[in-house]
Amino acid sequence: MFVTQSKFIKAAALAVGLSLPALSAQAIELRGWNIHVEDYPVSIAMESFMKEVTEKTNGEITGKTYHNGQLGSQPDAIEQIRLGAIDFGEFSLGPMGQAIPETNVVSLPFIFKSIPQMYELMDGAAGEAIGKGMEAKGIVPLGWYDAGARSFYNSIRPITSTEDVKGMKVRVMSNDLFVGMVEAMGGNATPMAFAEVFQSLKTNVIDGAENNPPSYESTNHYEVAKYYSLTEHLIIPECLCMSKKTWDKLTPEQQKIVKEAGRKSADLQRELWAEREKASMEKVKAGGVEVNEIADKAPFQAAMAPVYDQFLEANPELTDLVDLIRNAD
Ligand code: BDP
Repeated sequence: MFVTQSKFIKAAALAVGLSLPALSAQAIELRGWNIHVEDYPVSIAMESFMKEVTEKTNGEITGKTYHNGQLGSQPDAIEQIRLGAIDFGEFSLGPMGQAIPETNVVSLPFIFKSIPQMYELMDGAAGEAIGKGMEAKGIVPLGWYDAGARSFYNSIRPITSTEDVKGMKVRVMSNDLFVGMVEAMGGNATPMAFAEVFQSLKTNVIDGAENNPPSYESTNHYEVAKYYSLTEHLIIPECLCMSKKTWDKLTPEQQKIVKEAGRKSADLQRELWAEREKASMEKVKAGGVEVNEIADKAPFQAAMAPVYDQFLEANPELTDLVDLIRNAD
């Protein structure tokens, strides 16, 4: 975060077409991390968040979002935001689990029953408990974004049963839970940065990976891994967040504006997400991808029992939170 003298407020305010604010406040310039391409729902929502914050603070707070992972990989960026080297960012709760155990609860396979149920729980008690865990580790959640459901894709064969995963080299996000998830089906899990997946698929360093349709499409993974199997094993919410270090430097009035803008941007992101999901599915199908439904997901769910057992054994204090989600209607 850069705090500059008030004369710079003038330039900032003019840049967004605002009339000048009272010149007593200091100008704050924020740096934002994003892994996605510029036309991705997350990216558009982040731009709208920053625009709103600048407008509502009359140019006191400006910021720039660096898309496409320009500021580094996701696990690194999570460390950076905790340290305050990055001011805000949009993260999957998946890779946060290594540092923030509460977030791991939503990385348990099949824990949510549907996207609407995920929204309801994240906008309520579960989101509150997870958010508290994040704040304690230096990350303030501003809004829960949608990332749909993740499914497996690969270059060998359609996955119709857990047997099909046996022996497959599958890239996962950086989190031991996902390694356990793939191993529970007999696959070989390889944690790897998002940016490296395309090349690794292309050169057969890995056979497959797993992601939601928009990420499968926007990264062109679908061009090199043509089987997309709708296992929908993970519904992992994402989060627009601010570094606690940055947050603590804001006035209560600015914090209120930032929170409200975060919440509003989540509404926009969720709408854009639904549209993009459809468009991505159409695009990958038109690109020759073979998409298959899973007739019976029960064996996949049953295979995940050891993942839950190990997790609860290592984190008994999170049992209530796990139960809150898995027992919800
Ligand atoms: C995408 C998430 C992004 C992750 C990526 C991944 O939006 O945050 O980095 O998956 O698989 O769906 O690494």
